[in-house]
Amino acid sequence: MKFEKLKVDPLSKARAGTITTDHGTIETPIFMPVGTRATVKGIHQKELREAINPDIILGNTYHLFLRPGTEILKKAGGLHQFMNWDRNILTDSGGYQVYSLSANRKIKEEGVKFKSHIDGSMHWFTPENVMDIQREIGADIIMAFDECTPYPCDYKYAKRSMHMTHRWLERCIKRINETEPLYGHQQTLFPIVQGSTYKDLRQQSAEYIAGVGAEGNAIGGLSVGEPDDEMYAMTEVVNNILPEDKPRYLMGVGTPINLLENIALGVDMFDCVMPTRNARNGMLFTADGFINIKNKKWEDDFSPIDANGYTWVDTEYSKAYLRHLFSVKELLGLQIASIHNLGFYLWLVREARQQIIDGTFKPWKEKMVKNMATRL
Ligand code: PRF
Repeated sequence: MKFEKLKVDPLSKARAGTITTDHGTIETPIFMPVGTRATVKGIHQKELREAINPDIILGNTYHLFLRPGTEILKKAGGLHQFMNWDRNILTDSGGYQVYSLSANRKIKEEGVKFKSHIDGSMHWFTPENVMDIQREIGADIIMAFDECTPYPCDYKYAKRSMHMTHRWLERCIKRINETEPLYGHQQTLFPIVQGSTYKDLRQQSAEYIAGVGAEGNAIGGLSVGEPDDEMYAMTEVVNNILPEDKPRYLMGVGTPINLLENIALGVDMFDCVMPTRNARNGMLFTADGFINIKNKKWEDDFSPIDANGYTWVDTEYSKAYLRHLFSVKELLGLQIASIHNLGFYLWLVREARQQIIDGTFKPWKEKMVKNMATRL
């Protein structure tokens, strides 16, 4: 994997760059649509490629391990083949899903014992088997196995957990170095900074992670309920330490405003279920603010969903039509809203990139942050 920093904004820490892997080039900053279960919910791969056009999507080890399971994925020739996606894929390690989804989990030095949220069966995740599973899934970028602490989290627990995440990282690296990719393309391991909302722990963790010398680094444990200002403060502390010449990935973030603020702090990669999940609840993001399409006020509004037209659905359909689809619970409504929101998120990061290249990012960001906080 190769990262090239093309331009840094003169008034912030925002950067425009490219990441190149065996599955092509990713222009950064990037938002990665979430395809947890080998599908970006409600969107055909063809539509994803042609309308939304991301260079990379995300998959989840936890879900893919439970279903369809690694035997099927191996038989298929890996996740790219299985889901017919020939661009980049990143898989999260399960270090977050195991805590947020499964019941009865037991966290030990060895790993995490957890109960499947699907059938109640018991499983173990260890740094070693999570690396093996991610080899079998075959993503281009794979994540270290970590513990994502909740918010709030007492200092003692956060510190102990951070050190365990660091020890787990050593085991991940050892396993990756002992094994080979299965499908002929390289896989790059990103370590994850933890440390909850404690500045000294974040510093310690970022120094530790920077010392590992990985090709890219991630920031975990944020966007778990803390106020936005605390999130930004932690990103800033960590980004002052993580190497500038390697991509930085802020996991599970966030709102359009969170994306812009963190881009300004030097983050290059994001993922979040928000654009697709909120779409399914009728919440649409636009450059002028957000709307709840289920609201009666759109009943006879025949204007396009979004006159800015990030994707073809925005100008093809009216707000009144989309509202109708939601009120009668038609599947097409969920699809249109998902395509719109992802189209908007990808437009937002592409526009941010262009503004960085043009040297106009900071004032543009300030204006966008104001606009996007409006309820329409
Ligand atoms: N760790 C992992 N995945 C994650 C997170 C984390 O801390 C988060 C936190 N927002 C989202 N996804 N492995």
